[in-house]
Amino acid sequence: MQEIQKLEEKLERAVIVGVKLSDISKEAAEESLQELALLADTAGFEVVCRVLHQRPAPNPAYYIGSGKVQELQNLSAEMQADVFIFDNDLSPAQTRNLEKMTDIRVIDRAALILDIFAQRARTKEAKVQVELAQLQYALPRLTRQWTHLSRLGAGAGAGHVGGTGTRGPGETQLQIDRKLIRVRISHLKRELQEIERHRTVQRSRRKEMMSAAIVGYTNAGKSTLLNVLTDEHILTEDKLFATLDPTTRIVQLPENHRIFLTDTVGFIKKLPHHLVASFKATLEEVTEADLLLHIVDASHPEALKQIKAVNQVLEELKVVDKPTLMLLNKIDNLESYDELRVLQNEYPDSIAISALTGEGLERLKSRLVEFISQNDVQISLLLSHKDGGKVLNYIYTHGEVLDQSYEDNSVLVEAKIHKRYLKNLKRLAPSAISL
Ligand SMILES: Nc1nc2c(ncn2[C@@H]2O[C@H](COP(=O)(O)OP(=O)(O)OP(=O)(O)O)[C@@H](O)[C@H]2O)c(=O)[nH]1
Ligand SMILES: [Mg+2]
Repeated sequence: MQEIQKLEEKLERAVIVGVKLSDISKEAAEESLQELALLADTAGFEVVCRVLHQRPAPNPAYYIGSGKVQELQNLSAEMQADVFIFDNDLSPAQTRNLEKMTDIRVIDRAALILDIFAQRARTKEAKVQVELAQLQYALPRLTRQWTHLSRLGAGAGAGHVGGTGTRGPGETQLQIDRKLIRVRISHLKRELQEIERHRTVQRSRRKEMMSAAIVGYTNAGKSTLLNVLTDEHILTEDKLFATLDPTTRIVQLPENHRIFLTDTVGFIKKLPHHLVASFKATLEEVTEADLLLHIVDASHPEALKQIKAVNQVLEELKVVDKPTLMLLNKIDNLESYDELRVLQNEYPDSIAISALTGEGLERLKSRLVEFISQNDVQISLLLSHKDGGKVLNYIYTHGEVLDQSYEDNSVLVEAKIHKRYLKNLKRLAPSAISL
């Protein structure tokens, strides 16, 4: 019995494979492989060996050279490996050829990230998004021997594909599988559209107030920042992709200012495109925000490259021109201030913070207030007593009352408020006279 349990606990043994092509440095290839090892660990593999090959360009049939494939085959036997994980994207044909030659499962970085997302998806929305991305990834890779489908975490797709008794005349099982996957994909897309519609309604309710979205590389400290600014309790972990769903909360700022703040899914180098596409609804929080808070783990040796990777995704989302505040996080964890200085030179407007100890958060809050109040307007209103109460209430909630004086039948109010609230104010007090 104990032995059976031991067997069940045994992790799949993975050999991870990186390829240094002529257009990247050896260092960059090694760092990328290091991150792949972390991803493999997060996904629940035991990394038993790392291999880094050098090639001027990918081999069309195997990505690596055929001699190297032979070496990998020997290595997998020696290390008793269950799977090869490649750091680069593999075409469906390359994956097939490699699996045929090595006789063990071959996955690439994109599939690994999808696997992690599938394991971590908790809410309905995240599950639908991940299943859609997985099926789109799987469709061109489907073969008679295709085994990945059984690993589809989100489940329903896999259930549909297996054991169908609906084969029509002349159709192979493979054709049926493809058809069923396509049907499932369009079903999931409709579900996502519905979720998207719901989100748009929620967002339009939020139009009343300024909004900021926290973006950043995975594990940079996004959720920790939202928690500390709002007393929220989102799961934070020293693992990649702890957060898949956006959470929006109100941050109370000095001078009666408030802002909606959204925590989002983390970015990573070589993020699979399918994933970006199916997380569109989530990422729309980013495209709709008035301000982006780009948070960086300043204590990470790869901080600059992680910033670039995040900027690349922001470019894909067409939001690079949005006002962005760069936050250099984890300054309590720095080995030396030199690392921080390099980043500060590069980003002179950035704010150094520690979401953990709270250092720098007051500066962040006053910068947020600055951002919000740049569109404040000063107003003087002469209100009837009848309108006075509700208008004052509205200003107290959304702005700042600077002065008020009562006269016989009216009240004179001096206030500061964001210009986006002016329309509502006029609606509340149509008979007010603005001075
Ligand atoms: N030392 C230190 N650790 C921090 C700081 N901020 C966050 N962390 C730690 O970094 C890890 C990741 O933090 P999260 O807030 O989960 O990071 P995230 O960006 O939300 O990560 P994903 O949701 O996985 O993309 C956790 O172990 C946090 O405790 C900080 O200022 N200093
Ligand atoms: Mg998070």
